[in-house]
Amino acid sequence: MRILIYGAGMRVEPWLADLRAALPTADVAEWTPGAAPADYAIVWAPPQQLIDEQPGLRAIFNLGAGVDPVMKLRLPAGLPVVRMEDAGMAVQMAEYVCHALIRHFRELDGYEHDMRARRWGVRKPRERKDWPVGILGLGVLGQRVARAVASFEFPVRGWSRTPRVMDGVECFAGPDQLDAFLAGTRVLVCLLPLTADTADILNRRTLGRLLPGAYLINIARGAHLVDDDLLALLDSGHMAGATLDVFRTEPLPLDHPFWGDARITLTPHGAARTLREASVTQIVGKLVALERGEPVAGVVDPTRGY
Ligand code: NDP
Ligand code: OXD
Repeated sequence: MRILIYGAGMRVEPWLADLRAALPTADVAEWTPGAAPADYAIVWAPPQQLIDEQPGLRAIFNLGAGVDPVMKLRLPAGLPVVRMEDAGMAVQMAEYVCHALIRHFRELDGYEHDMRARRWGVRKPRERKDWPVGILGLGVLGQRVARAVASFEFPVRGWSRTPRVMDGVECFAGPDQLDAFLAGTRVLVCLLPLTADTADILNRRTLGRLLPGAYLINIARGAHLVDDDLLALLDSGHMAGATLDVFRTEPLPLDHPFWGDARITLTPHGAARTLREASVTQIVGKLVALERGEPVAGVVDPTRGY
């Protein structure tokens, strides 16, 4: 069995070493143009050339939960694309969202500012009932985040494509229920995959439906957000702030207005890192199952795009 690995912007050597250790009888190599034919490819943001040069692939494993960089390529019909499911990312997302939420809700930036100015004074307590948290996307990561947020006793609601039932989470589904979901949300968390249906979903109309003083946490993809619409809603006072981990262009261009905007907290697409050990274990388990002809979870449905 021959396996190729390619990761845009990644150092592949440690991945090669771990995969070779886990699959000692396999021929595991880094993909470079003209590489010999392989059975499987393990990739992050591969070029079209890799797909075109490897017509014998039996499956592609995506080194991340979001498959948009693969699904935008021309793929042979029927080629399974297998995405990463959790593999240590869900708890990181839960940490990230709870941190951003609590930092804003408890006015911790304000306290930090006060303390630096040697100003002593507590602020009025806020009521959680006034801060319902809505999560766009109740998949592997969204559900973990919903549980974490609920443990801090915030009202939690979630929106998915197909109807879901989750203890302690008010669930909404489909385009028809999006407005009702938004109208009762103050802190909006985006954990959707990027597809034709979800691109630009965070825009003036949708964000404008949130409760006044809304706060956005986007940890999914930059192309979910219409940047100028967020800035306009911050300027109008309808939105109080945002924490953004993902951007239309990454790294965020140095002249982008998000830089230096005190209302926006930025992080460099690191809300949940792909962890090598857990990822290799998951990929190898699925690869061995596929070789045995067994079904595996996390295979992308090309009609849905995720
Ligand atoms: P899942 O596929 O498990 O979950 C996706 C969720 O989105 C599902 O609940 C799905 O609905 C819902 N959804 C998809 N399309 C629609 C739609 N058109 N309308 C309503 N709901 C929709 O994905 P994960 O939870 O594993 O990952 C989510 C995303 O997080 C990734 O795609 C990636 O973009 C991002 N991510 C970002 C990282 C970062 O560091 N910033 C790291 C890892 C992931 P249903 O339940 O009905 O299928
Ligand atoms: C992912 C990511 O999709 O890192 O896993 O963004």
